[in-house]
Amino acid sequence: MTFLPDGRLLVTEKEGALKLLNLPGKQVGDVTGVPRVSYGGQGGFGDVILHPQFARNSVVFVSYSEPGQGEDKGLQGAAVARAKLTLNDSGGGALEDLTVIWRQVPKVSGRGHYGHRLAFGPDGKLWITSSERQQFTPAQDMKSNLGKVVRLNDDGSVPPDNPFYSQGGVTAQIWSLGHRNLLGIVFAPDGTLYTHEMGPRGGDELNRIEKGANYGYPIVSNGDHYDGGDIPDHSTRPEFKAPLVSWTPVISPAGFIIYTGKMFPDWVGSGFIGGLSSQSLVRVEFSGGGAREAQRFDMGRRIREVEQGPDGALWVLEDERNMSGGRLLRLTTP
Ligand SMILES: [Ca+2]
Ligand SMILES: [Ca+2]
Repeated sequence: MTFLPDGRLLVTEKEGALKLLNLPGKQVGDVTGVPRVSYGGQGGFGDVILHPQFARNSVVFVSYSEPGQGEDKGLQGAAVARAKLTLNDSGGGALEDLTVIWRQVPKVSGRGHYGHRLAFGPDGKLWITSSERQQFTPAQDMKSNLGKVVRLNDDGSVPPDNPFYSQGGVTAQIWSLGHRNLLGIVFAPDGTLYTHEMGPRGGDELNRIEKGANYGYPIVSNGDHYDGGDIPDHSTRPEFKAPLVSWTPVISPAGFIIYTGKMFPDWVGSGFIGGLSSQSLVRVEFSGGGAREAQRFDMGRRIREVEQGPDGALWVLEDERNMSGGRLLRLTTP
């Protein structure tokens, strides 16, 4: 989900719908013109964000699981499309001039670990988390953009100051590598980039992302394989960037903001991360180049996404797998 400048909220639904919520009126409108998504497993509609100049150009970006065609028939991969959002007078709108500007390479079978969370940086570039599709080794393969953090211009072209730009192809898109399943990306007010990712059995990570760095998956992880196979811990291979925070047992992180609002002054600068299996909202404090979990709120439901509202309230989205379907919750001071 993402807030529009007018305080309305765009929310993607996994099966392929884009909703426009008028929060004071509790009205829900439809945005038409969304791409066809490959729904199933972890795949479907993903993120929605605004262009930094949205107020002038009405441009939005959406991510989703794209069905393969031709020789890729039966395969899936994440895709990111750019479109113009037009709003109508009846509480809805449409995506127009939808253009796919990025795709995971290669498309693979299976329906897990797409990632495809989006953010714009203070550099005006589009940042994409591209998870490893449960294929493990592509995270270290520079001919694939799976298991990477990707940096692009707002039209999908590649900025010349990317670390592997001179190698061309999808390699040029790569900012950092060795990632697993990333469902959160955020820039701190000072411009530092943080992501989190789900570890395998144990070893969820919060990482500070540095240009050209290798975060080690699947060579190292503080977790281990689900089949019981050992993965050496980060401490054994210092050449790979180690996480700032490592969670075992896992929290299953999803959604990520750094709080800047007025409603909770004690939490300005804290990170807030939703928890799926942990059914929680986790608050993280950053200091001295490190980070630590400072607080965990038991939500009793799988939390998929976190945003800060215009008045500083915290908004969280529950997961579709909750018994009664997902709810949107507003968290405020008493
Ligand atoms: Ca969001
Ligand atoms: Ca391990």
